[in-house]
Amino acid sequence: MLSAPRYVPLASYAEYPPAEMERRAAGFRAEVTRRRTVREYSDRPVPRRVIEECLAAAGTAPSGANHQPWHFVVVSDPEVKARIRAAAEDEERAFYNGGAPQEWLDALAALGTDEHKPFLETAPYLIAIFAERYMFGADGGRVKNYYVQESVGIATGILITALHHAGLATLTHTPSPMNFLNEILGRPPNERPFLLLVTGYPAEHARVPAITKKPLNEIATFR
Ligand code: IYR
Repeated sequence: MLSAPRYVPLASYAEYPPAEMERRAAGFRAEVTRRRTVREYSDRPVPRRVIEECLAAAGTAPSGANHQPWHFVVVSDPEVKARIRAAAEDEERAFYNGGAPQEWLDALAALGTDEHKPFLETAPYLIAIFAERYMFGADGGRVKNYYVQESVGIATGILITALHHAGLATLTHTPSPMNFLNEILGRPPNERPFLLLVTGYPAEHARVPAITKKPLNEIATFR
């Protein structure tokens, strides 16, 4: 059954005078420029309400046909975190010891990553992000999703930014393959693990790689 479009007024839009727009844009840039991917975490607890707010923010992302093809599993149970760490380290051991082509390992050299992932147990929360390749309709039949990678990528970007804005550190972790997440977290086969987002307070003396971002003139062209 096709549903006819129904419209409501755009009530939530806010326009700012150009000078204020510029100030807001610069302020936001300064805020996100402080974000760093962190691999050393404190085990200090984080209020669950903060995670809930950030997930709800992620859920506002645009998506193909507004199907919202994502599911977030928030893991804080130490036993489940330990199982995820063990499975991820199995995959990473294979990756770093012959699985990955040398070119890939060379590209990662500046990050100093290896197969040891203690943060998967130390950090208070692991958020496993799943992409729904298809959904089930009211009659139980399969409903196709559109632009799934794009949609879940955008939602993940908002989630990372929301967590950063709230005062938490994050790590986008991508053990490959990560099908073990379906099994450990009991997710159905229509959901594909997209990535594992680690979040919490950084460890007290956390260090990050001395890497930089490309300047604007390298990442954008105006014509
Ligand atoms: N998944 C591995 C390897 C890795 C891959 C990329 I691309 C990175 O930017 C960082 C790490 C790991 O987590 O160590």
